[in-house]
Amino acid sequence: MIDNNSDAILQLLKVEKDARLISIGESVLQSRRISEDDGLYLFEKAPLGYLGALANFIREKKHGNKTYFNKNFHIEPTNICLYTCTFCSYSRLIKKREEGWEYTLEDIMQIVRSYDDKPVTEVHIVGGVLPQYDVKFYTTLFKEIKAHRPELHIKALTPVEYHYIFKKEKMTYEDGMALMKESGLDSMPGGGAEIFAPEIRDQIAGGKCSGDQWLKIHEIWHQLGMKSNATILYGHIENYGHRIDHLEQLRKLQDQTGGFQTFIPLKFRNQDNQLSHLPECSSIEDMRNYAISRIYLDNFDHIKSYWPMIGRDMAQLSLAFGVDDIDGTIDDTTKIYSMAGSEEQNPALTTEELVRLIKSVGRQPIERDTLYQQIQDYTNVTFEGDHEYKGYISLPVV
Ligand code: V47
Ligand code: SF4
Repeated sequence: MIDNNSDAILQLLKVEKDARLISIGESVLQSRRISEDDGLYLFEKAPLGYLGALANFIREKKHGNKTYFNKNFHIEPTNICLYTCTFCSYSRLIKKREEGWEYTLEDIMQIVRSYDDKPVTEVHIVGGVLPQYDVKFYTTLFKEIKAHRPELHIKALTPVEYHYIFKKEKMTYEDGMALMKESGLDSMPGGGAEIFAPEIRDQIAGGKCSGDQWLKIHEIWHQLGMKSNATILYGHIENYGHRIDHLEQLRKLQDQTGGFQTFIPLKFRNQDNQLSHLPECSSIEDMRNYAISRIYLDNFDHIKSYWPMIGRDMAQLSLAFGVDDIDGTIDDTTKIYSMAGSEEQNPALTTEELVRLIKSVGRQPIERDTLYQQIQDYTNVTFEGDHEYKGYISLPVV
């Protein structure tokens, strides 16, 4: 394990010989918040090892070696969308409707029922935006899911869908979100955030809700006492200033509401979309981005790497760069990433595989529910044919 002693870490950081990096490091080690300028300086100047040491310090202070995962499944009601986000490989324009899918309420309930005998705790529902998926559709769906399986946590839709359906209904965000809560919505996933800065958002987000509207809907949801996640889509046409601005806006809102649970950096993937000409950023940049997110968002409890997108190896590596959660899923049905060129074309991991993946990098696997309540600690659970994990090295059991 990496030593969590701040003096030792400070000595390590001094290898850098950059006075500003040393001073930022001291702030972090003394739990002082860093400024936007400091954040930008980290993006521009900080080497990977420096960022890893600091981010891991925070991660271990908050969670020790605990690494969270959950058992969930995804439902994507449609991949046809009115919007035209340039990074999206998943949606089919309305004029190519025949190439996509449009599930009815009954189709979706059939998927929900197909998990009846599986130990999942969450259903994650998100997809394209189409007129038939309106307030009535979603409130009926949430109620039907709750009637069928009351303990299944519904994490569904983003401000992109909510803004659209409330506007169509001439309903305020306040009334709309209160109605969703009443209908059974338990939490909101972090999607649709992309990059808040209008000069970038206007170029990539295809006319969907603005950054301010995204933040407002989360704020209202938090004021109802509810939780949500946040994301950033990075590595396309934005610059480091835009990334820090995005983190700053989230940190500010979190100071006010405390309603965000986890931050999920999403790496732009370039297959089959209008931004395919852009190169994808390197794995080193991904790790730097996780680490800076961990350092900057001092008021977020969790940083998640989404393994179906970055692959299992990189998800393991991210656990040394501030990440404490690798999502989960025993039988993933999401297509958002496989269609965009992610590492995992058919992302599904059994609990055993997920547990081994975490243990083999010296961490402690904890199954959680959506609200981060512990369901099971797998540290001392062994599976047939298991290897014995000694720190970072896995040895065959003799
Ligand atoms: O908002 C779309 C992203 C998001 C691409 O809250 C792309 O637990 C990379 O938000 N390359 C939706 N990313 C997924 C999402 C999410 C995923 C896992 C867990 C949670 C959570 C939330 O996917 C979209 C967009 O930012 N996305 N296309 C692409 N080509
Ligand atoms: Fe539609 Fe979402 Fe794709 Fe944008 S990212 S085109 S809103 S499905």
